Amino acid sequence: MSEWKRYTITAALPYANGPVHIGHLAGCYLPADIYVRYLRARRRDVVFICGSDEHGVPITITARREGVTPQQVVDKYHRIMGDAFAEFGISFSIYSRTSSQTHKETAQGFFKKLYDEGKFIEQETEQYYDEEVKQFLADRYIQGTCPVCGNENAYGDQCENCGSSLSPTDLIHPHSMLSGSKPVLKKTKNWFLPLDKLQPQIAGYLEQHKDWKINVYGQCKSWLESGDGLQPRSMTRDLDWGVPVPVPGAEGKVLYVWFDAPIGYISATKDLLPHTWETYWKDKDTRLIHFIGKDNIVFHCIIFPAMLMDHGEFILADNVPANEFLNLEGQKLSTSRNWAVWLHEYLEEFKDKQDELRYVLTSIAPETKDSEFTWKDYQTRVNSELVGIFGNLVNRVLVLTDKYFDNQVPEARECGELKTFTTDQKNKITDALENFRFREGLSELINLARHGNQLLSEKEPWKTIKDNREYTGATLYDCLQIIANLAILCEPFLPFTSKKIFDMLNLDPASLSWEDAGRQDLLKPGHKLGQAALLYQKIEEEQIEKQVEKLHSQSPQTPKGGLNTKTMENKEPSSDTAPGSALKPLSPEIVFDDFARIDLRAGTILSAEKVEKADKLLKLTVDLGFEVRTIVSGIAEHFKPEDLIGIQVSVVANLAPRKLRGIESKGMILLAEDTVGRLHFVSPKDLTENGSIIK
Ligand code: B3M
Ligand code: ZN
Repeated sequence: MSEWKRYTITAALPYANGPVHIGHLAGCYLPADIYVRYLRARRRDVVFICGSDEHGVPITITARREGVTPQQVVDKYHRIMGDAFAEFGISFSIYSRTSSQTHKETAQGFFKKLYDEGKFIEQETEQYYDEEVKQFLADRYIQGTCPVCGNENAYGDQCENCGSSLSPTDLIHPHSMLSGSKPVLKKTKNWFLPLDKLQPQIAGYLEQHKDWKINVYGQCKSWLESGDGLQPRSMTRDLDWGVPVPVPGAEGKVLYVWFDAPIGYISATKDLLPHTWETYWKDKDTRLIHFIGKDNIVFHCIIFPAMLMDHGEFILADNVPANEFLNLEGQKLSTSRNWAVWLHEYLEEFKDKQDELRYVLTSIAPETKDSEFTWKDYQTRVNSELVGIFGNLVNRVLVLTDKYFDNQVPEARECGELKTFTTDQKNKITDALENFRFREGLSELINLARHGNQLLSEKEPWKTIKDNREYTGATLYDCLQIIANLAILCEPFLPFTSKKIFDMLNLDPASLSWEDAGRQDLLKPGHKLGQAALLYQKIEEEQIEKQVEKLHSQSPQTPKGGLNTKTMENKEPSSDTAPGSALKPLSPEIVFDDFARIDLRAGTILSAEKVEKADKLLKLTVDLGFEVRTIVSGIAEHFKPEDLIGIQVSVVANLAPRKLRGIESKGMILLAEDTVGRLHFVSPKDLTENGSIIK
């Protein structure tokens, strides 16, 4: 198949500033894990490297927002993220972190070597500086209007709306994220990697990899070919959080996070294999593959390779199978808006259903274009494919074998046709995995299970048992072999399922490898099977509804958890606002623009009624002057509907509509919650015209 002696597989180091959600899993960690598990099943020598990215502005911004130190942020999230990956079976060889000592030394050593060899350009440039907080404003500390698309919230390094990569000085109307003030330009010295000089080498490298995914190759090409091509890029920052720049005259400066983070792959490998790590990074027979999301392409395909070329001792990535983005219920996933399905929360509702999520996320993986997760689709796929096809086959065959053959594998019949079919499926799955087409591989896996079900329906062992025991036994023998093959072939995708099947078949997973798949004698006649158990359970309508509601109610379009001002969506008092608790601390500061986006209006409640089968919800009609709206609100336990008629309230009027219990709700009503948990309307003191602006 291939000449590679060993594999170094990396998955992007996630910033340790928030928990892991389904977008992370689908975009990067799941495909990487599937690929690595497949390589291991082929008994290849592979290290699977990941860890937390603990430096950079994303961390310091989170620390400011949460009112804690950057170290506290990374300590908290490093653990949460590591646990979530482990729970979902993401089988890293190591989950390291970039605040480790090994990393500091490795990153500094790398920088120092380039510095000593004169590879950097040392240059004074004018950078934005916030005079109020006396700090240079790197990357995401600065926001302004994107010169390309006009998005008013573009960052100093990138516009998330149009994807353009920017410099802070490109922004129109820049303002500091720290104080909101207009920054001034101030001179400072930094060290630049002359990417312009390296352009021919990078172009040559790309030319050798025309086989990369079109989205990846295309993005790199446009970087090289747009404008004047590659430009020198600063590898240091004026910041106080990160790896200190290890050269004279660099006090108060740290390595640029995109310089140190990819080196994190190397330092993690050192921690994993202190004596042999070099073969995984320096031997040309090692195949290096980076799994990432599309926003990281330029760093892994251009900047990191440029650093490695300049250094001279390292191999370069042979492939970078980057995925596009996953959306959720019609919107972009967003940590800040809490529009996400968090892994740790998923497990609270769907205990032991890791493979169900792995399955759905792999079948909709954004491999070639953005894709979409909806709870309805999750339910359909689990119920019709996992329960209806895969689980159904395994269950029926094991139950019938127990019933008719005392739970022992019956005698075989010669069946070349089935062997050919199974081998074909194995080859299709193998080919798909080799080429990073995980969706296709999974669908061929299900086709194999589907074939087993067809065999059962055609041969009807429950009928033939009456007068042809031998024939019945042969049918079940064939189906059992399919199941054993499924146990091997599903392992990369559905490791928990695979283990369960091996247990049910009373087989040792370690005794079989990928090469054994296709065989029709994985289970010998007379072999005693284990205990049958259901592989999957149906997902009920209510479970899905609950998730959709939760998603909408947790996504605050207004400041979340403020000074006990609750909105209609907060249906249940959370533990930290429980009756009897003291006033909550003030939320982190926002800039005026954050507030100005909320359109608050006065409105009068015209009618109120209970929502059927929902204890907490009231359906209100509210007169906003310019229109009468329906607003569904979670206050049924606090107010009697008849008491609400005629009350004037404050309404968040420009909130995107959403459905609660099938009713479209357009807007939210502001409430104050006191320390004993009572709710009070936040109303204009004197009756005012409906529709009046509240500011
Ligand atoms: N932490 C970006 C991200 O989390 C960055 C990846 C580093 S990979 C070396 O999206
Ligand atoms: Zn833009």
